[in-house]
Amino acid sequence: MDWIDLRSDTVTLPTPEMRQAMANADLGDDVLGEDPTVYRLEALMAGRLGKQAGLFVPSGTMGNLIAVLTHCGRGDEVILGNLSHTFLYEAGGMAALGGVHPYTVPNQPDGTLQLNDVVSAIRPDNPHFPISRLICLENTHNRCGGVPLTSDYTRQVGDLARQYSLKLHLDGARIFNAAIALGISAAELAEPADSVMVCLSKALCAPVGSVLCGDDDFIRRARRVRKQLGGGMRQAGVIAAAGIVALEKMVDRLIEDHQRARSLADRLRTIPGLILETEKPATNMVYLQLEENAPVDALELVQVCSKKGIKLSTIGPRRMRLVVHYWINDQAIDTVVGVFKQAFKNE
Ligand code: TLP
Repeated sequence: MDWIDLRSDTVTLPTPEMRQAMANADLGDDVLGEDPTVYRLEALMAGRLGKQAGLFVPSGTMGNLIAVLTHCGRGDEVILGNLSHTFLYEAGGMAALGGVHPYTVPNQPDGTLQLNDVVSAIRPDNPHFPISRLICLENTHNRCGGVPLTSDYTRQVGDLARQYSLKLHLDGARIFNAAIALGISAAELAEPADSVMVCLSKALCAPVGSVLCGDDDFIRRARRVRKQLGGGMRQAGVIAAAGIVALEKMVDRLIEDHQRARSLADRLRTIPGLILETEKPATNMVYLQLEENAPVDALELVQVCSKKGIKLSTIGPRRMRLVVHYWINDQAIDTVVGVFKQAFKNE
């Protein structure tokens, strides 16, 4: 069965062009700095983000962790959103492996942190407290509906960070979705940040990998942390090759995913019993809730859909996230809407 998989854009398989590029990639030992394909990907990504250098890493989680461990030492503190991926879904890596203390402030529905909340979280110089060192933002913001943070907002946080001698890290797992949605360059969004992590293996369809970018000195130090974490990969050009295709060929088409997500949301909104969390999804995620008196709950809906070849995941008993990506076409959207209507006895 050809599954319609809406659980995440992490499920995307590489395109035929990526598989070809992987087969033909020039390779070398990247821990010795000799893989030309990895080198090219790192330089390309750094260029797209307006940073001096890049570091190819196995995952977004490792990229964020390397950033935190490069900016912070034991007993330092990171200020980040209570709904951020790094706080919720990265297994507490900063605390477990770095002795770094997370200080969460509430994410607003638009994915931002209020500036006064961030200022209140910055610790005075006093031996009772950890040392505030880093602020983290996430763009697009996954748990806040895939919303993009604007460059204006990011700049304000960057200014604040500098005012207090803190660093700013951007979890830009989906920064290209944000850039496309806002109609600006990823470099503009990344400019105020000292470091940015970007995923190739989400909506851009590469099978593996992320790139962490920053200035030369930051990346030199981050390379050592990557080695400490076991993330030095040898002939990694074989996967970096797919990342190059992802960067060169898959960014501009993200607008199609955003349009399909919007059309999916518009059509699901008409089904009684379903509540869309955002009026118009800005990128590729549709968050929805099932009313108390709906004929199915989220788990039952997963089961009904699974029998019809649709994979969904739940966030809670009545909450779901549907993610649109390259392998979801218009016909798949029609199928999903039809199956939802049946499940909700709407036809
Ligand atoms: N997000 C995954 C799950 O872990 C929730 C998903 O399906 O969306 N930052 C952000 C904003 C992310 O959404 C993710 C993955 C990561 C970092 C981590 O990337 P990986 O999975 O490569 O470690």
